[in-house]
Amino acid sequence: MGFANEVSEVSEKIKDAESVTVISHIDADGIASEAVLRQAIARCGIDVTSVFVRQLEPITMKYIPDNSSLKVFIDLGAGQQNLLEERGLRENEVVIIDHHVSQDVDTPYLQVNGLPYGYEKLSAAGTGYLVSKQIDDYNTDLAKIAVVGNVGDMMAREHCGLVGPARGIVEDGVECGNIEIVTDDLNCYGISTRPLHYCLSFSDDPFVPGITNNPSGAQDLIENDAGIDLKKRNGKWRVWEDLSPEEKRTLIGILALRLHSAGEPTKRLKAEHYIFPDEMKYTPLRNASEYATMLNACGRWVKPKIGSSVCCGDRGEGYREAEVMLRHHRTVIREMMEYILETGVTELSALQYLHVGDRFPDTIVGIGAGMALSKLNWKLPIMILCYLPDDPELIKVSMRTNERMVQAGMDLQAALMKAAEAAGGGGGGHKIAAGAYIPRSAEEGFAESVNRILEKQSS
Ligand SMILES: [Mn+2]
Repeated sequence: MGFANEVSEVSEKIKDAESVTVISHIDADGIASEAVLRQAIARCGIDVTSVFVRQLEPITMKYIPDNSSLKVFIDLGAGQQNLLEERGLRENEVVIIDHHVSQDVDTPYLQVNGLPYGYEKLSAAGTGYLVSKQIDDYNTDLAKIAVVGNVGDMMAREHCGLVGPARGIVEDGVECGNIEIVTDDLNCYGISTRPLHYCLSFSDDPFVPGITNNPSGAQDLIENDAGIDLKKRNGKWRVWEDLSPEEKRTLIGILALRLHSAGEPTKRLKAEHYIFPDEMKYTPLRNASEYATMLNACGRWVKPKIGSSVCCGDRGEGYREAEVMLRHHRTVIREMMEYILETGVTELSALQYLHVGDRFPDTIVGIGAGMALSKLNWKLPIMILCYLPDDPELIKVSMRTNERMVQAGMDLQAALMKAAEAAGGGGGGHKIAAGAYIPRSAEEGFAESVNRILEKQSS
């Protein structure tokens, strides 16, 4: 049928609806997806309500209302179409906007999904934006939030910037005036809020010897090697975004030399950043990746609707609540990372793992795992197991690796899904990051079974 046809069929179906229920996922991409779509639908004068779920599974299907509204599943649904069938949802009641692998079922639900067309770097929010733009090309102001979703789902990571249709969305935002592209910038996180030396020391892609994980090393490089002031005249820390183009070039040049002399490749040193000039400086809303973290924080504390209202312009009470969640989010992730490093992981031949029990909310375990990995042996993917507060029968498993290992052929999604299914559970995700739920009875020997699958991937 072709991707553009899918986009236009889905947009027609939505425009014809009397009322719509948007069912979305509680991560940054899911929240951004919902915010984009809900605004586009409301602008047509159609009644729209939203439901967020942690994931689509038999137990969460009850949150989908039993009414005559068109059910628009976004950032989920493609891989759970059997659940929609089991629920008795008919073909004409459902639309799926997704970027996950689709499941074959008897009911031919209408779906738009870039994956079969090779658009691997287009998230659900990006896809939802294309549908919204098709609904009305006035909706290009929503490109900004779609970019947050794309970046939040790591779509910019592999190529150090968005590509393909997702890059086209950035350009819509530039034309609309609420996105600025900064090309050839440093591949780092926290450009609008982190003091410069922390920004550099937290960056681990690429890992720069003496700088990554070393704030005082970074401070020394900035002040002494580059001769750049860390503070502004008013005594406040400068952030990456404050630097002049010359200062940026100087720092990137010195970092490149450091990498070069350590025999490390420099090709991932530069990346593209997406700045939002309509947002206040020094706030997490100022660039796409920090904005995405704020949305993730809202999701992790199970308040996705607050994130969504921020996306729709709330800079009052909702925004303040999101700020609190963001701070809390960062604190708990740091505590979890420290716990992993202090407790130590068990190393197998092809992975390293740790069971954190019920010490941390299951919703942040994956992120904490990713951060800990940057301080561990990066060649071995990390697996964290934890208990679920609301389900004593299950264990959550989160795995993370890095871009380098993915390029070397590692696929966590395939490995974890296979092992989880054999253990009577289920899993999904991406090559670089995957998660699964398995029965508690299958806990013993699970890490070993994933290890065996990963061993085969690398042989
Ligand atoms: Mn997504």
